[in-house]
Amino acid sequence: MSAEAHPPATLEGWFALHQVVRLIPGTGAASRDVSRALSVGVAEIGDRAAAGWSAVAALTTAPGDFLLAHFRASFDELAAVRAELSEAEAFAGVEEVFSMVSVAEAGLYHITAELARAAAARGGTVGDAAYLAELESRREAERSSEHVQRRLFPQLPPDMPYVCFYPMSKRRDPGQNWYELTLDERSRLMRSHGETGRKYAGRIQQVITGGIGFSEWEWGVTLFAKDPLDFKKLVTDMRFDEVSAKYAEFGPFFVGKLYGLATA
Ligand code: 76R
Repeated sequence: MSAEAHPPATLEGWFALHQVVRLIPGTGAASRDVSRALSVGVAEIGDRAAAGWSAVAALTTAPGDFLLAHFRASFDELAAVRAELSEAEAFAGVEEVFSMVSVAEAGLYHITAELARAAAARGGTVGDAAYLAELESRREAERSSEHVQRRLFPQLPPDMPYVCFYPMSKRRDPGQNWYELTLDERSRLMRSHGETGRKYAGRIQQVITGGIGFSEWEWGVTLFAKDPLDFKKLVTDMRFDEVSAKYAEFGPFFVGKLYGLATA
């Protein structure tokens, strides 16, 4: 791994499971009954979580009828949630058409890039003892900040009932490969991304979950809004923001409205 292109340090929080399910055609399951059963079943599961929450949204377009999102403290708890739900009566009339496991993540681009520059300036290297000691203390400071806590342990915003979920990856084409950029360059691009996003403060809440190693997609993007039109506006602005314009690859979009929620 070259010193230039090393990954950013990350902090991780709750694990996430996103499930898109649809009514099984021909089973005669009335959508109203299934949605009631699903919200009750998911609420019960959410209520039993020691930490985290589960929520259900009614999706507005095919191929799914419902989006289920579960946040839990451990990978094992998510597996248990999925297993339990698949057996539950609430699931009798539905089948999963998409699912993704990921973990709430904060990428420390700025700090990692700064420490790499400091290591080079003192004639050291990324990953040497001085680098690791400084990284550890910076990570701890970040982890305890309220801002990062909100990213790692995201809460459902009570006044934002609309939800938009999509998986995405960063491009790895010859000559246009995110993973070959220097960390300084990725840090610069992510700063600009954050500035674009912050124009939507108070209107959109984003939850970024990392899927590398868990999923064919690298990130899950879960957006909550008061007004669904803000999804279109923000995602359009992001398309023109340099990092998305050059490096973003998108999966399917799932959009709808939350109607059942359970927090622990
Ligand atoms: O300042 C900060 O702490 C947060 C800055 C920030 C990071 C690090 C941020 C801000 N995002 C970050 C990371 Mn985001 N985000 C997306 C999408 O549709 C698209 O083009 C992309 C999908 C949207 C709409 C969005 C919105 N963000 C990430 C990452 C991880 C990348 C990595 O680590 O390499 C992805 C994949 C991603 C994608 N982003 C914001 C927003 C919004 C609204 C903000 C500002 C609000 C906030 O600070 O929470």
